[in-house]
Amino acid sequence: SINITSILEELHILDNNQAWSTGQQWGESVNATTKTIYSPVDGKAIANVAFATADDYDQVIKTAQNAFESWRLIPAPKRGEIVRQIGEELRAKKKALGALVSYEMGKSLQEGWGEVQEMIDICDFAVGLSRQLYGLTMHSERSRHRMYEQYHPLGIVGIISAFNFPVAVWSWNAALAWVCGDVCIWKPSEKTPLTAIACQKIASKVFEVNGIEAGVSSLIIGDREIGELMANDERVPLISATGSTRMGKAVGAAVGKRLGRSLLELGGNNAIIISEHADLNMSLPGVVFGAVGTAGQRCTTTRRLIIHESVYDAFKAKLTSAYSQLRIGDPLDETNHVGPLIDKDAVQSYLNALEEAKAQGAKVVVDGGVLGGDGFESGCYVKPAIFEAENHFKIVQHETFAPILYIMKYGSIDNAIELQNGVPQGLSSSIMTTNLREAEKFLSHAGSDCGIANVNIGTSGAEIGGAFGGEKETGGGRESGSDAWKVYMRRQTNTINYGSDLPLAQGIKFDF
Ligand code: UN1
Repeated sequence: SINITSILEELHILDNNQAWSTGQQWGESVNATTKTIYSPVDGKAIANVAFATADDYDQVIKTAQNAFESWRLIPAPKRGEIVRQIGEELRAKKKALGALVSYEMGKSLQEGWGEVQEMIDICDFAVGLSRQLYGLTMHSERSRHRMYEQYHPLGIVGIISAFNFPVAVWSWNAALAWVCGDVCIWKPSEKTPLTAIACQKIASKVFEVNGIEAGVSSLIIGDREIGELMANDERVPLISATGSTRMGKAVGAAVGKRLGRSLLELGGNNAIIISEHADLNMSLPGVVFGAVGTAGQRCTTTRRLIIHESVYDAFKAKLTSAYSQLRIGDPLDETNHVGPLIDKDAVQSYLNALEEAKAQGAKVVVDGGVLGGDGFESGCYVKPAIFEAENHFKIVQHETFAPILYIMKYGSIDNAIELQNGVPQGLSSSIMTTNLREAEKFLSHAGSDCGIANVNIGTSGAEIGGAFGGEKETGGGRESGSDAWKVYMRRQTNTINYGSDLPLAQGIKFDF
C-alpha cells in the first residue's frame, strides 16, 4: 500500500477543490457541484473535487484566447525549451505521479510509471519537433515565382481524455500542440480528475517560471456538459477526443457541424492471429498481457484471438494454464498481474457482457466473476474470462472495456484476415508467425485494415514514436509520433512573384 497523503502533498494537490485552472490562476467555481473521488484499489475516498460550470468554461476560453495571441509569437524552438523543462519536472515527479495514476485509476504501479514515461518521451519528441516543423517547397510553373508551404499555429486545442490513460493521452496532445504554438484546454475524464490536477500543477509551474502568461495550459474539471460546450464552440478549432465510439460520434458530429477539426481516438476491437507458423511460447505473454493488462481497459487491449485450427487446442491449453496462474489484486503490489476495473458501473458492464456472451452461444473456456472478501472491498476486481465464440456474435462485435477474450478458429490466412477485419473498429492488430509470406500479406494493402498492424508482438503497448490511432469506428485520428503534429497546425501555401510582370497560371491570358 502507499501513503496517499504524502503523494498528494508531493504533487501539491492536497485539499484541492478548484474546478478549473488557466495555469497560474486556479478558480473556485461559482455554483460548482462537488464530487468525491474513490479509488478502485481499496474503495476509499481520495479527495473531493469541484466540477466546473458553463460560466467557468467561458472564463477559461477567454484567457486561452488571450494567451494564444502571445504564445504563437514565441519561436517554436523556445516553446520547445519550455516543453523540455516540463519533461524534466515529470522525470522528477515520475514515482509520485505514477503511483497516483495507479491508485486513482487502478492500473499496476509499473503501468502507472510507464504512463508517466510515455509523457516524458513525448516531451523529448516534441523538443526535437520544435525545430522540425517542416513544410515543402515547390517549383512554380511560372518564371520568377517561388512556392512554398508553411505551418502556422491553429489556436485553442480542446483535449477530452479518458480514464484509462488519464495523463499520457493529454501529454501526447499538449506537448505537440504547445510546440506547434497552440494553447490547450484539457477536460480530463470525470473519473480521474486528481491526476489531471497534478499534471496541470506541474505544467503551470514551468510556464510561470518562464514568464509565460496564463492560459497556455488550462484545465477544466467537468462532465459531459463541458465536453459538449467545447465540441460546439467555434473558438476551439481542434477537438482531440479519446474515449468510446458513442462519445466520439457525438463529438465528431458537433465539431463537423461547425466544420471544425476533430482528432478522434475511439474504441478498438483488437485481434491477434496465431498462425500455424507461430512461435507459441513467444506468443503467449503477448496475448496474456494484451488481454488482461490494465484489466482489459486499454483501447489497444486484445479482445479476439484468431487461431489456426492445427494449433488451436495446443494454444488454448497454454492460455488456460496461464490464466490459472494470474494473480488478481492490489495493483500497487508488484507481484499482482491484474488490478481492478475503474468503478462498479464498469463491473456491471462486464457482468452484462458475460451474460450476453453465454446467451448468444459463446462457450466458457475460463469463467469470469466478481471477487469479494479481503483485499477486494472496492467491489471492482473481476476475473479475466475466455470464451470460444464466433466473430459475428453481437457481443464479439462490441468493445467491452473489461478483460474478456473471445477465441475462434481459422483455416486459411485469407480467412484469418477476413475475421480480423470483420468488426466495426480498426485500431490495433497483430499476427504471430515466423512465415514471411503471411506476415507480409497481413501488412499489405489486402491485409489488416487497422491503424496499427504488428508482427510477433501484441496489440497493446505502442511506442510514442509512431502515429497512434485507427480506422473505421476508431475515428481515423492520429496522435503522438510521426507527422501527427500536422493536425495541430494550419497549412498555408505561399506563392511569391519576384518578376516584373504578372503571368497567370494555367496559361490564361487576361490583357486590358
Ligand atoms: C489508450 O488505451 O487509449 O498502445 C492508449 C498502448 C498505449 C496507449 C493506449 N501506449 O497500449
